[in-house]
Amino acid sequence: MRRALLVILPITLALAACGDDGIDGQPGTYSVSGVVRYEDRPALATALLGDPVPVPARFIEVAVIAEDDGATLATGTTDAAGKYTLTFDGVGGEAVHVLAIPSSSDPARPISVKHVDPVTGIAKELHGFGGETFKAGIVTTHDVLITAASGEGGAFNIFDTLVVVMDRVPAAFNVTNPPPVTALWQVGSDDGTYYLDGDHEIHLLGEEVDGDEYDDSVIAHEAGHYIEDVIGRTDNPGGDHDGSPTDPRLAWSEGFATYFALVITDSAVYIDTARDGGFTFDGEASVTRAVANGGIGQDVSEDMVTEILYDMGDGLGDDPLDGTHDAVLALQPFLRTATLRAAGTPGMDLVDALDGWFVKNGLASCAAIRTIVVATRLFPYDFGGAAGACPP
Ligand SMILES: [Ca+2]
Ligand SMILES: [Ca+2]
Ligand SMILES: [Ca+2]
Ligand SMILES: [Ca+2]
Repeated sequence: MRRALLVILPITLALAACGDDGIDGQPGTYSVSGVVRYEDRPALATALLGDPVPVPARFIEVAVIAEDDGATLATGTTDAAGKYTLTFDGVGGEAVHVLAIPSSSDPARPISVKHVDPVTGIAKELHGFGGETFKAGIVTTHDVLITAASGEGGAFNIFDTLVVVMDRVPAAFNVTNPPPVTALWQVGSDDGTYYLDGDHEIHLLGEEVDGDEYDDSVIAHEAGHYIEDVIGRTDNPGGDHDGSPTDPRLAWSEGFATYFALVITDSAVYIDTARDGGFTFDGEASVTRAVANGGIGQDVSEDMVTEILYDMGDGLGDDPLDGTHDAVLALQPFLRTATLRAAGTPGMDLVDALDGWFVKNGLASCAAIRTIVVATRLFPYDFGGAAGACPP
């Protein structure tokens, strides 16, 4: 349709517009390349956000858009360095811009970041950021910076954190091409931060007093719930949770999700920033205890679950298990189809994860797990799973 428009351009107009490089007004095949970056805001140990830092917008979609009629002239993706090259049929010198979209149709990274229509509250549209206008064919190198101030930087940070998640999936879970995940966020969104089972939707706060769009820990925590949903196992009954002892199934799910966030952010410290100071939790330095004579079905803290998983996955240091995080994460697909024992709390909880650990890995780590779980945190795990009794 756009080509038909070009054909009827008066020749005199094309001649009159001749200018730079002799291509002004000339239909032709042109290209533009450059780097797309977005302004990230680091979550500081103080639970405040740091100043904006430009980083590559990796693996996003980009398009060349004609300014006069909004036609899409070319589409493509950025690479790991945020670089793109787009080739398009257009008119030399016509006004165009590059549109950056936090979405990927790569089956290995099926991510889209959307916003809710502010009028209807229902429609879910992709975020997008339009770069500055330039002249097609005359400008051949064009970079785009998605600023934090534009209100779109956060959408690209959410996308980028989910790229880290997706790129971990094959090694951690032996899964390729997981189901698409959608993140819903926009400046001002106030319906909470949570994951919607079944819809594969991550909802994130965008309030001025507490946004989560730059809180990589929080984004990765919600992605942990996505992993449980589509790859692993959860019987999380939902509800409020704050680290105090709670339903073991809730504690398992939230504790795993926080552990997953520590792995994805490559940091033992979980940070949820807020304008006036947020929340941090150190999964390695903290020690949260259960009740030694409370039984294996007792209410437990999600923090204790996170700490145990972290000690199982990290190297030697403050615990005797020289582990790998991928070995701990691999429990999720294993547990998805495992038969859980009826003892303790029915449904997926820490006891079932430990049972699965020994079935999957053998009993060599019995003594180390005893130290991490029973001696350090007083949780009275009974080593009563299907793998059989541990050596005394
Ligand atoms: Ca936050
Ligand atoms: Ca360890
Ligand atoms: Ca440790
Ligand atoms: Ca159970």
